[in-house]
Amino acid sequence: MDGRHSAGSQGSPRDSHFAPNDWVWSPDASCGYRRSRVVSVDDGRDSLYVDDTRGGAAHEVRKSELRPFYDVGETRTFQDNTEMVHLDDANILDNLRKRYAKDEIYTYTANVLLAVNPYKPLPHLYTKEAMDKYWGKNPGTLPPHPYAISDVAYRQMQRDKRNQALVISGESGAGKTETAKFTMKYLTTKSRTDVAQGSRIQEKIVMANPILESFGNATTVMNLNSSRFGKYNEMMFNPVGSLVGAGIKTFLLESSRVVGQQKGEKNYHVFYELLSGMDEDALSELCLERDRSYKLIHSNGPQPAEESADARRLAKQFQELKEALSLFLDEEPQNNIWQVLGALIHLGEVDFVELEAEEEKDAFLQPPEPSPSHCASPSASSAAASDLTSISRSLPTTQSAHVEIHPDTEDSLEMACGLLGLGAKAVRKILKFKEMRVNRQGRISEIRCPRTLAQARQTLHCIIKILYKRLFDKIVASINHVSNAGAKYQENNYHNIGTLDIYGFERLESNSFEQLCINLANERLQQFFVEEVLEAEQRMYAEERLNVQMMELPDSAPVVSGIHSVLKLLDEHSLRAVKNLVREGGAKDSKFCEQVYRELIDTKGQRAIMALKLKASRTDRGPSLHDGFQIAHYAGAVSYSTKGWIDKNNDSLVPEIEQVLNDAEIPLIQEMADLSRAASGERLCSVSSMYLSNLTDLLATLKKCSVHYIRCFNPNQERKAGVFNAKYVLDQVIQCGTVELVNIMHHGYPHRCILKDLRGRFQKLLPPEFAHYSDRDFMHAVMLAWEIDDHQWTLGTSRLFLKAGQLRALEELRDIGGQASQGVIKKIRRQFA
Ligand code: AD9
Ligand code: MG
Repeated sequence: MDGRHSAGSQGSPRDSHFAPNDWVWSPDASCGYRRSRVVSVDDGRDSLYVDDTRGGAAHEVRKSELRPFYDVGETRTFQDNTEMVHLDDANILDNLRKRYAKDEIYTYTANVLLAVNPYKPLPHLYTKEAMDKYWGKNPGTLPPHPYAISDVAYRQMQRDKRNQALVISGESGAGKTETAKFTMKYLTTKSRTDVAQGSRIQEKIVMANPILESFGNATTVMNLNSSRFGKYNEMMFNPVGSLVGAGIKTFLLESSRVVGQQKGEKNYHVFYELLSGMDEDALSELCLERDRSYKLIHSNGPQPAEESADARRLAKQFQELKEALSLFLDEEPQNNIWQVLGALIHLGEVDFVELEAEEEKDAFLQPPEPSPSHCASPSASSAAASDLTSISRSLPTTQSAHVEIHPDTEDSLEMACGLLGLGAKAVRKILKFKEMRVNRQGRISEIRCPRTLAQARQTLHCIIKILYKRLFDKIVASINHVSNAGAKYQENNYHNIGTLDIYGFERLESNSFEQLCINLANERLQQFFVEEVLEAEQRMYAEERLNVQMMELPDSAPVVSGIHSVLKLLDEHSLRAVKNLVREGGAKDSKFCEQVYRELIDTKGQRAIMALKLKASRTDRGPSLHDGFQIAHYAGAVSYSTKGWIDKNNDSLVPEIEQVLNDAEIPLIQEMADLSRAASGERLCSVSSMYLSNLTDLLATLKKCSVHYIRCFNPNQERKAGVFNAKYVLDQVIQCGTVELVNIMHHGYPHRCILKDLRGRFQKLLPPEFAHYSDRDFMHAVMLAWEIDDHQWTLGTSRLFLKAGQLRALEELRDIGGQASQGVIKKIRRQFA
């Protein structure tokens, strides 16, 4: 195990004693844990010998690595992991496996719902009748289900007058988005409708999903419908619990996908839907051909003609997308969307040629033509001219310094500009030249410098990415505008239920800036979980003066602050790169990484920094090679390569491109730019600083909510129904903190109820003569009168704490309406006398 987990935190059976012939779970590289039998015990070495069910030779295992095996048979399972006698990773895994085999994909761990992706439809779980069954029921009385969690959130919102949040986590393909949709469908279907809103608001909430999925989801190697952005969906309710509005916040759309995808992956669904589903006339207005292979979207997969079954599905999805969009946008802005997408496809076709003419460098290195935006005074121009020598020195000399649009792709550029309502001349200019500011003796002037081939392509990609990202944001803003129309947020007796569906922890073969951002979100959510759930649990035991063993909890703070320091350095370097007078090429990433080494890794003795490790020692790689580092996340160590980070972080438009876009004729482009300016407040905002501020807002929102957790698990990487890869699931169970939760619940009590409330509910369980007892004595007497095993409950100062299942037992007793025996009652009376 790498990362910050020690074996002890997985539920080590410190108090377990093993003897020869005992059945145990022993660790196994292929299936996580294997059922084995103890052959002999070597107390001296704190280890023992086991043989496993495969009949191999006995092998030595450390005691701390074994887990007790509790035989309940292959078919008996537990709805709640905390009901098991042994609460550790091996037994949780086995319970999940057995339940999965019976299509019981949901399991509780106290209040946390665990969900294992079935990879097949299980329609009986999500019928209208199923929704009715869960409505208003105590969650312990029905099988675990996202409906039950949603219902609890709804009841708590109304009872406590407090916002609620459902945090859904898990790795890619684990089922987060599907689960989020179930919870939203349940709440929109079951909650009352505000008369003024009619049923339209329900429809809008549900219909926003296919739009977001078309524009924000794509096929990846992990998931055919992978969400490439995080989202927090809020549903607003008025004081009587009627749904009145909704809002969506999105996080970090993966924009690099628009211009290139890894092997086996695709671009965003909407491109394929448009090409398959748009009618011929509309397509020709966009100058697109249905069966042509476009670079942007077919760079990596089969040609469109090869996917005819797929094409029908995509065409249908396009019609559904248009219907859904009609709820939020009029025809003209919708057409603008198709125009932008068409333009992006054409821009993707544009390429460049290099002019092999070193001597031409000087010819192209010239002050720009005076224009209103440059405001270059004659003196500034001459200062600029005298600076050309120094700039020239910084230009690459071994390669050509001048590019032209490839003649074969001129048409594509013209078509794109036509669709966007931009002047092709202006766009051509910014693709070919960079305008740079020169500071000479305090005077700033601008010069124009030819781009290299790589820079021209990068600029083109930058334009495509930004346009797509802004289009996505604009669509989300339109959805919000329409869905919020009826909600009066300012009224503080309105409350909401939010659903967070955010990308899970990622450790790919090659990890970059996006993975660091994604993993930071997970690190902070995990920190939130530890603080708000686990630490709060332990604090409550202390406050209630219960004698419960305290555990050492994982601490994300050093890693979180380490990542923040890395991003701060990245911002400094990114800003320098934007302002920089000279171009550094790829070296700027190395320079940034070098500083990370210098300031964050080389500094000894600080915990936050200790979390960063060198990917390779300097002596191995040579001191000048700085291309990555490693971070020990809660879910394991991840190596990051810093190549391209500065450009990724500066994923906002350079001013001259912004200027050109400002002149676009179609209103959508203007609106997109306005929206972006409003978000960044005119400043040049780095991607990471925007992301950090979104993340901080999200956590502040969550802090004001009662949070409910759903942890999704991916049973296998092949997306196959019925296949439970135990080792793979075990890693996820450990990563998400379920084992710590179970441990705390094991030492503690998952159900805690205020004594006063309980007394009201269970009044009938004792005869009237107990009426004068204090709440605490009354409930104590109830537990004694009904002879509830005293390992199953304990009394705090204001609460009764119960092990899993006991609250349900009490409810059943009350429902039966039984009375405790007279003999027992007499005994209790004596005890309290
Ligand atoms: V990602 O981080 O966005 O790449 P998710 O969101 O965790 O991922 P998603 O919900 O998209 O995964 O689920 C992946 C696929 O699993 C779905 O497209 C379904 O085919 C399948 N799935 C997930 N949950 C269920 C379910 N409860 N019932 C049936 C399911 N199929
Ligand atoms: Mg998803």
